[in-house]
Amino acid sequence: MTAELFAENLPGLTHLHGFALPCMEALHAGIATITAAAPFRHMETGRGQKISAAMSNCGAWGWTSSRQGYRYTAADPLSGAPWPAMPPEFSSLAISAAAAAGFPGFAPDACLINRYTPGAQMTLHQDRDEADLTAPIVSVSLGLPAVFLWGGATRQNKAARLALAHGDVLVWGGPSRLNYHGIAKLKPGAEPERINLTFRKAK
Ligand code: MD3
Ligand code: FE
Repeated sequence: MTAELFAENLPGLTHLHGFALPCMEALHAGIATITAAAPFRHMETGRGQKISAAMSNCGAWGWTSSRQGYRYTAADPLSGAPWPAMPPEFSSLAISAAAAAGFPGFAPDACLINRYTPGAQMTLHQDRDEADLTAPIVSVSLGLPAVFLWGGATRQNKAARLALAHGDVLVWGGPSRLNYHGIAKLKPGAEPERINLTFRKAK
């Protein structure tokens, strides 16, 4: 793994530019295998709205949303089968990115795969369905560029904007683990879509 081309640090956030570029072949192959078994789908929120990003998961636990709310499940509700295993290249990338950001010993047991086509977005929210909030979150971006919205500790804070490119990795932990964050409406570009891998310790 080559070192990041450039990294900047905001409180609790490390942006590793291009960190995942050496892993792209394995990432694309893994995503194809996983989504053949557990296809991308548009989940519903508790209020019955479709989430504009399509989602799948790999690893022991998968994040799901339905009218019943948010939860981690061991099985894909569409098939009843366990979520596909997390490919070793996925976990080693997440573990090395976490270590580079000062979180040695990260043990991800969940990888949410988000697919955004132009027009899709993720409104400001917190990730708080995980048992251990001392573990960081590692996020890997592929494909179309996106604007990451970083809202701070309350919904009221004006969101900072951070450009995310193909191959970038974000590591988020410590004081800002519960910060509001989101993705601005995706613009069309040279690729058909953006894929994001979000690695978490769910349990
Ligand atoms: C900051 N996904 O799936 S990843 C999500 O690009 C999610 O698909 C976005 O937010 C995406 O929940 C953003 C970056 C990220 C992930 C988790 C965080 C940033 C975070 C948790 C806490 C704070
Ligand atoms: Fe999130």
